[in-house]
Amino acid sequence: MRVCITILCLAAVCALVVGCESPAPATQPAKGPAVAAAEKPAAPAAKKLGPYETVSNWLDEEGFIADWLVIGPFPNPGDRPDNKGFDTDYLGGEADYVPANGAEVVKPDGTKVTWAQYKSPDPEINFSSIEHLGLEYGQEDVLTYSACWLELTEDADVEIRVGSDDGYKLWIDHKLIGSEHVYRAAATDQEVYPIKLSKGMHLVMIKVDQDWGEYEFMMRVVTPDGKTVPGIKVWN
Ligand SMILES: [Ca+2]
Ligand SMILES: [Ca+2]
Repeated sequence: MRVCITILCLAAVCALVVGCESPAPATQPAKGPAVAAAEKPAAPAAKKLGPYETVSNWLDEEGFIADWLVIGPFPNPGDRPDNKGFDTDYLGGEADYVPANGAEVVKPDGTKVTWAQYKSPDPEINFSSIEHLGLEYGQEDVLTYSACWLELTEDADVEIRVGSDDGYKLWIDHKLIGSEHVYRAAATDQEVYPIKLSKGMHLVMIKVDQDWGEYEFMMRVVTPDGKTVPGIKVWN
């Protein structure tokens, strides 16, 4: 009888342990490689923000992303054509990084900056308008990261279209798909990246650098003929 009770108890414990192994929490919209995730400090209990609609601009161009998590400023010393921040990894592994609202990053000078949400009133994301960055208009030699998740209701061929001032690196689902170390004024659709996105969540992260003058970017996600992707939502 005692043996039976012991076995029953063991079975109950096993059931509890198995039962506790639930899937990834719903607050984790995208997942990096397991190793990278384990090395990251636990993100604050960030509530997933969204869903948000993409927006149109005054020319009826569709699909601009206006809701972003943004962090910075980081240093971008030097002058065109070789500001040094562009190839400096300030996230301890840019490609593997998983941003979170409220998560902190320590800068090289030991001070901290925090990921925080910004809702742009315009398709352009003008960094000098983002209060938590604390940038002056025209501030020189700085750099920021911006991120969001795109949720698709079904598999789709889309185009990620980017305009930037100045240059940028772009990662989709931890893969570098664009790197433009340029100095220019931003315009709509300066680069177009055709990409197949599956149903579900996809992490978008862009690092935009600044030498001087205006400092902004715009990004839209559209069908190959430039229309809104049906059912697409933005999360932070
Ligand atoms: Ca400079
Ligand atoms: Ca500039």
